[in-house]
Amino acid sequence: SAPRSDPEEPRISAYACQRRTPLDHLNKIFTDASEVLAENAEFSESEGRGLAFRKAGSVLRSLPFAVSRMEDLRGVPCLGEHSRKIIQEILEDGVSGEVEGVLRSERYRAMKALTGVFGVGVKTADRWVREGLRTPGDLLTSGHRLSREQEAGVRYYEDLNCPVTRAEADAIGEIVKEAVHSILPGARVTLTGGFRRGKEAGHDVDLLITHPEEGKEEGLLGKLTSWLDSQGVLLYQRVSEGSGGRGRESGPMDHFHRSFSILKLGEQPGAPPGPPQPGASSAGQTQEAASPRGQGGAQGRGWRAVRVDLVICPYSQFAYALLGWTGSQQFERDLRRFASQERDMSLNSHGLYQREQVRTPPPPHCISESSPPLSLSLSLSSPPL
Ligand code: TTP
Ligand code: MN
Ligand code: MN
Ligand code: MN
Repeated sequence: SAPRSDPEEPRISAYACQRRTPLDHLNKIFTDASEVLAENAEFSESEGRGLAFRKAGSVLRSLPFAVSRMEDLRGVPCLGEHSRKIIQEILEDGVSGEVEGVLRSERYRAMKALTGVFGVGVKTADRWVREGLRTPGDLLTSGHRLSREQEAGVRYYEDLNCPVTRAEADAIGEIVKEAVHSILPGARVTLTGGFRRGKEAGHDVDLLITHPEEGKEEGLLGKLTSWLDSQGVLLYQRVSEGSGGRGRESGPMDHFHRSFSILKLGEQPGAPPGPPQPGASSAGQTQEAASPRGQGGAQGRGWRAVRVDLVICPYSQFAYALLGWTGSQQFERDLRRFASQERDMSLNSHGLYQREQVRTPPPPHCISESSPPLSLSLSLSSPPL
């Protein structure tokens, strides 16, 4: 193979947003390993170590050649000592002993299973593992008090851990489009997240909703989810009110009106999910259960549960929202880091700002609606993700 250390060859950027990264890449054996090590670090709340393995995975995904010897990695950024050691192990032995050990460990397996429940984060899962729980099934028998979100997570565990296909994502998009258009003609619904990047499968469906007439989108989320609920499609939702993108926006988290929801997708993609069932009017109280023990699942039931993120944004922020919600996580993280470190600017899903300076003037309606003009001198500097 050709030498990679040619000084003529352009250097690989340390920013993911400056690297061309194909969906299908040539170093899956290594990125699978770094994914496991990243997860395992995150499970012990070692964010720094987790991030290092995520960055390593990201740069390996962008390489236009399959790594076959350590010299191939000369000049490749974002690979720390630990990552290089793992790669070397895999090159020599076909597998990494450390990764194999993690995959076998009871703690990793239990954390993986429990954080796989919608609504369960690392802290909660860690507490449960220390109490001896291992699987979502254990949660039911142990009599632990679950949040409404976790209850839905356990009920639909099988479905939510079964990848969403592109066809299913499109079908969900159609259901939401139909609902949105019946409420607010002219509104636009855009599929974002992994599917917008061309992925064939994902863990959820991300939909960004706006209307070309600024302000028309206000109040849409509540009407939309009520409509979906009345059709028997809304199995669960948690609404994040945000400020609708109208308040003070800083930091990496966005402030759009948003619903983390679970929708019911009927048998044939695109087919109506059927009439609302009697007594099934409020989300989260659905009668049918997808058991976490295995006999559940979509097969034979005629429908499946799908995680859906519904995000409403004002048209003036649509470009930034679309950019921010397309991902990947690593691309977004580095795009913000690039803005901050290389351009002294601040980027989030609402806009691009000069740092330490007056905020770019918002559209006129914002001034009358939000806080006094004082907020315009708000410093928008924030640490990168
Ligand atoms: P995800 O849906 O978590 O990820 P994904 O669509 O890339 O992959 P998957 O197939 O597993 O669903 O997030 C999509 C993008 O949305 C992510 O790149 C960043 C953005 N995002 C936010 O802006 N705010 C948030 O709170 C979250 C969770 C994501
Ligand atoms: Mn997604
Ligand atoms: Mn994901
Ligand atoms: Mn999502």
